[in-house]
Amino acid sequence: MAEPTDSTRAPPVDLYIGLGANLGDAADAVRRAAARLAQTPGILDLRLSPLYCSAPIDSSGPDYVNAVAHARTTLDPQAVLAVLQAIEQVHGRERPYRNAPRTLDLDLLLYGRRRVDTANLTVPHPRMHERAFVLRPLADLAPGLILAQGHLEDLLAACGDQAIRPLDQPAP
Ligand code: PH2
Ligand code: MG
Ligand code: MG
Repeated sequence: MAEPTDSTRAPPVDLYIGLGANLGDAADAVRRAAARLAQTPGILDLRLSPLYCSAPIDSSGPDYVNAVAHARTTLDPQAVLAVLQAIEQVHGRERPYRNAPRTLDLDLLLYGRRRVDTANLTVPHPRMHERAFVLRPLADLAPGLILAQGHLEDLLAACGDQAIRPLDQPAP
């Protein structure tokens, strides 16, 4: 007899999420968002990278705090997006204009090797390969990762003009 098709029985997929904030207690928002994600059904074995600080890129306001989380998931990409948006809402996210300063931004960076191109979601994240605030914490979690644009460490080296420092390290 044929097995029923049940997406919850599919093997978990490697999921990478970018976390960022530059309003309020940004580090606390990033850590609490990661804790909420880790408690979400269908998001398994979450690991959070160290936190980093960097100046806004194509954005404004105070310096950002950024991190990346890795998890395994049985959720489909749209369900992951819904979870991320719900957590952003809990943190009072407002969207007055594109790239406005924010209390919390959660971006679906990678969903296994899947490509998603729909009106509300593009995966892999279209700008992640050129942003040190994504690549630096990603390199902590997944050294040697190969993206469509090249090796993670090479892409990070190409972002050498984007200053980024660990959160616990004071600005020079
Ligand atoms: N996010 C943006 C735009 N610019 N700059 C930094 N440093 N960190 C971010 O998370 C960030 C940004 C859009 O989401
Ligand atoms: Mg973003
Ligand atoms: Mg976003």
